[in-house]
Amino acid sequence: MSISQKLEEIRKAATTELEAAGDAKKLEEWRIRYLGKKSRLNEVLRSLSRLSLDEKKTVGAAANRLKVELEEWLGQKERAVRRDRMEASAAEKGIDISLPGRPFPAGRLHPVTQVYREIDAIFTSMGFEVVEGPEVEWDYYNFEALNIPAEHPARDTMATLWIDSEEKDNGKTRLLRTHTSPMQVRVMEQKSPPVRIVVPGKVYRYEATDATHIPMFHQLEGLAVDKGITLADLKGTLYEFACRFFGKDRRVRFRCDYFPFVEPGVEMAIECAVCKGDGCRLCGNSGWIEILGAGMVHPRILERVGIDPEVYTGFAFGMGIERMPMLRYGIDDIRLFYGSDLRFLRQF
Ligand code: FA5
Repeated sequence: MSISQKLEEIRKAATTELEAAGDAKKLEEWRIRYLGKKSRLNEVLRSLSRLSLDEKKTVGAAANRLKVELEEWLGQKERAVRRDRMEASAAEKGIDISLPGRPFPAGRLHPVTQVYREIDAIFTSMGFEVVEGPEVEWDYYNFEALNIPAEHPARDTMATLWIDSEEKDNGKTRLLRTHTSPMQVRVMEQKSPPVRIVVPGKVYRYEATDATHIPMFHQLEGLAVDKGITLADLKGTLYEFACRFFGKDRRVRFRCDYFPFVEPGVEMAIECAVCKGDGCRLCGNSGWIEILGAGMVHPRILERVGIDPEVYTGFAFGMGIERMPMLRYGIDDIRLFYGSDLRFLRQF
């Protein structure tokens, strides 16, 4: 029998047997018989080496064509068997597989998460590195290392949620951090200048809520320490941030402020988005909303972490993140972010 006749015979037998194979087990047996290593087709392919060059060309091409055909038929049959099985199972269980699927609502990022990722990206593009720190903090880092010892009046501005209530004055007491500034000290303890970091995260204060205050909110701390850093660098960095986040037309205001861990200290405010500076409920009729505290890192803090204040200077700032989307979109109540009202959240 010539090789071409042999191939024809294989094709016929394979077609008839494939027709009859009605389940996955039979299909696998068929695959081994017609496409496996010991199949007759494989034998033909192996025997090609003994043929002349001309024969190899014609017979080889025919054998390979048959192999491709067999693989395609197998694929079609497998899909048909799978479909039949699904239909049979659906009919048995009374399921109508032709019904359209139920829509699955896609989730999305919370507006506050979207905003702090955007703010992180602005500062990263200016050369700042993003780091994170613990929300349960020692009294030492939250207060003492920042020039706020026990009994200091500045503690009253950040009503604290304590974790350990007993020995409140030995610096080893735990609390929920009231700001992200403790990370200034933690980072400077670990890293020598130049330092350029931002720290986004949750902070907690034991405060009554109103349109601009909530007990858990987010801050973003910034810190830059190097030789020759001045207040002009701080103002330039924050102006650049405000232009990129709010647009060039929004007015920005810097005023003196006091924080024990900076000298001098400033606060930055942005023109109110709701009243455009005329005064309204949101801005307490002032036309401005304070978004951050900032200043030059106090020399005593640099000394405490082993950085020579005669050689290095630094600036730091801490902004309230929720206030940013409020000012950008004219949202007049901070509590809306955490009220779980999907009609509000879906707008972002
Ligand atoms: C601080 O927390 C300082 N750590 C900021 C700082 C950092 C000063 C570095 C100097 C150097 P303050 O308590 O003002 O400062 O809070 C900073 C910002 O957090 C405020 O401007 C405001 O935008 C926001 N904020 C404060 N309290 C609340 C609150 N209860 N709810 C929402 N946002 C708040």
